[in-house]
Amino acid sequence: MKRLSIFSALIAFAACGGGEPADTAADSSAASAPAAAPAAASANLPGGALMLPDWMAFDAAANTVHITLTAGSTNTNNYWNFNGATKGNMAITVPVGATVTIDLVNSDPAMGHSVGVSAETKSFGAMMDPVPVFAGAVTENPSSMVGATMPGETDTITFTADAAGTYTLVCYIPGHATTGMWVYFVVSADGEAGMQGAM
Ligand SMILES: [Cu+2]
Repeated sequence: MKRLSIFSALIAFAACGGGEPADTAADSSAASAPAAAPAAASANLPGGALMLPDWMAFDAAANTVHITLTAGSTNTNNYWNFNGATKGNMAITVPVGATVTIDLVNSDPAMGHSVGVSAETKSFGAMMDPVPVFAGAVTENPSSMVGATMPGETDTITFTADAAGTYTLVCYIPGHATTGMWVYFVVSADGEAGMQGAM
C-alpha cells in the first residue's frame, strides 16, 4: 500500500512536469576537486606573444627600456598590484644588457609601496630581504610603510639588466608580496622586449 502510493506520487510528479528530481542535484562532492588547479597554473609564466603596452617603451638601437609601473592602478588585490597585475599573471621582458628605467607611480589611495628586482620566483615570504639582483634595481626605503613610495609619489630607478634569467618585480612592504604583489621580470638573451599576460 505504501509503496504503491509513493510510486503513484512519482508518476504524478513526472507527469505534470514538476521539475528536476532533487536527488540528482544533491551530490556536490565532485565540485570541490578541481579547485586547486587555477592556483597551480598562476605560478607559471604567462604565455602568448610579447606586446608593447603604452606604459612600456623600447629603443632597440640604444638598448633602453622605459617602464611606467603603477602600484594600485586598479583596486585589484586591495590596490596591491603592479599595473593591475598580481601573482605573476604578467611578465615584463627586457633584453639582456638593457638600461632599464622604471618609474614607480603609487596610485594606491592609502598605502606605501616599493619595487625591486628579486631572484625569488616561487616563495614570497612576509618579510623579504630587499637586496636587488641588479645594482640600483630597488626603490628607496623599500620595506618602510612610511618611507617607501607613498600615495601620490613617484620613485624612479635605473639599472643595467646584465644577466639573462627569470626574475620578479616585488613590493618589499611586509606582507605585500605574500598576498600577490609581484610580477615576472624576464631578462631575455634574445634581445626581446615587451609584456605578456594581464594588465
Ligand atoms: Cu606594496
